[in-house]
Amino acid sequence: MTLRRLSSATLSAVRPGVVQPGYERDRVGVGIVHLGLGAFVRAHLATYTDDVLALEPGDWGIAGVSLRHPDQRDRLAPQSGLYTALQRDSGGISARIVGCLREQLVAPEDPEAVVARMADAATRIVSLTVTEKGYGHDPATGRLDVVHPDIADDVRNPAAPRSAVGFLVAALARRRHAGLAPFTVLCCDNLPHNGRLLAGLVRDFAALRDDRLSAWIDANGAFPCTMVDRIVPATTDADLAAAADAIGLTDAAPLVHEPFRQFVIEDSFVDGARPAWERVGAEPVSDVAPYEHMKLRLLNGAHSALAYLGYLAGHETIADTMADPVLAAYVAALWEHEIIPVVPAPPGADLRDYAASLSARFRNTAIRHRTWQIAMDGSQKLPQRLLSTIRERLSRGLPIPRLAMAVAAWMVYVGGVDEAGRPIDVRDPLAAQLRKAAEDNRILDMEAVFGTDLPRSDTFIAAVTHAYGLLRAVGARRALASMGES
Ligand code: CS2
Repeated sequence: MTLRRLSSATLSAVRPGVVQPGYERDRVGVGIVHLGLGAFVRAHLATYTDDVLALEPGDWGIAGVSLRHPDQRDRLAPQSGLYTALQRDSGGISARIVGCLREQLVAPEDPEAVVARMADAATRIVSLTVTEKGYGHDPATGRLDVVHPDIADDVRNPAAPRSAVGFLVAALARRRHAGLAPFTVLCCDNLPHNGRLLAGLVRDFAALRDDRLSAWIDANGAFPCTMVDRIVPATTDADLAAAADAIGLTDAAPLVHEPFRQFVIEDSFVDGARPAWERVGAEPVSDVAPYEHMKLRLLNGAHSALAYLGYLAGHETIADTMADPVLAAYVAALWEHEIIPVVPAPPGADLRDYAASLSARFRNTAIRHRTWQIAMDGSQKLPQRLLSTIRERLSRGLPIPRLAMAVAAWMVYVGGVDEAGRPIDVRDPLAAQLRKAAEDNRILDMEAVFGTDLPRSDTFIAAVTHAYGLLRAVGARRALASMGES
């Protein structure tokens, strides 16, 4: 029997037991424009928002914008924006249909439509998940990279932007002109002080256009910081089949996620306008920094370390890597001896418990999160995930053997050849420079990644050089096994 496809018209045919939008979709207007319509936001911000809409009415529908490719729109538009979120762990699988994605736009096809949507008075929030490399900033300094091709283009041609920052400034300028308040800019990427970082980029870009615009944004805008968390691997063909099986209809845009989710938000929104996310588990706080440090350094830091070392050791997924006792012992010691001692715990949190919960989440074999996927864009990820912890330890005169091992594994990885001599498909905006630097043995000089301080630290250079030598000589597993646990 051929299955029909998920859409508004077939929603009533979804299998019983599958959770459906608990509100009338047609009555929900768009209040959020989201830039970067990947799987993460659909499993995170959208599920929180869907849960709020089921509890109370509000015009908090999401218009999702793809900044590059039409694929997501092409999959979602025929489904009226509906899609399946499959939650998976050892306890099994459960499915829900998410309904709050009300529009899909593709920026390169019609940048004006995107600016108009963002500038519409009904839009109160513009949220973003455009990944670390999507901000056009220098990862080491956090400042706008004015020679970044998309940023430079948008400065020359502000009416038809390509970059996220270019869209934000174009739409904010239009709102100012129309006498409207700005929207709140809600950055949901894994960047340090993400709201503040993005505010700085928007300010710098706006100032290139008009100082009065940047002053208006400073005076009236809001860029709350967030800590967002849910493990959501890229969707595979097997996931499409699992979704069809679960809901009894075909779905071209399902996603798979773990049960856990966390959303910590600095509660400063323009006019206080936002969905009541706290009613469904989000945590509004006055200072996100300790939550962010905990998450970026313990979760993402360990993720990146496991991705490079696990990949080199021949493991396909994080769960496979955690099933290898040598790698599991390494990450446990990395948390215990090198990360936890220098990360302050958020109020009421215990970092050992947090690490234990991460260990369980990483071992979830129902989630196939590929080491190769997490290894992507390391030049943009290392500073906030690993190097900030390294800086903290060096400033206290503490040793960094395991952190150095993770950095060294990244160096081997971006060199482009694995331990068996096979090529590695390295995806990184700096891939070409990294490869060249690896050939010339000058990676540690790269200021875009390491800043100006680390290349001058003898302790750092010695630790990473030692780890690199060991990885090259004996491979990842034996190098880690030789480290011991204390
Ligand atoms: C991962 C993150 O791909 C990656 O780099 O470390 O996407 C991670 O799964 C999320 O931040 C979890 O919240």
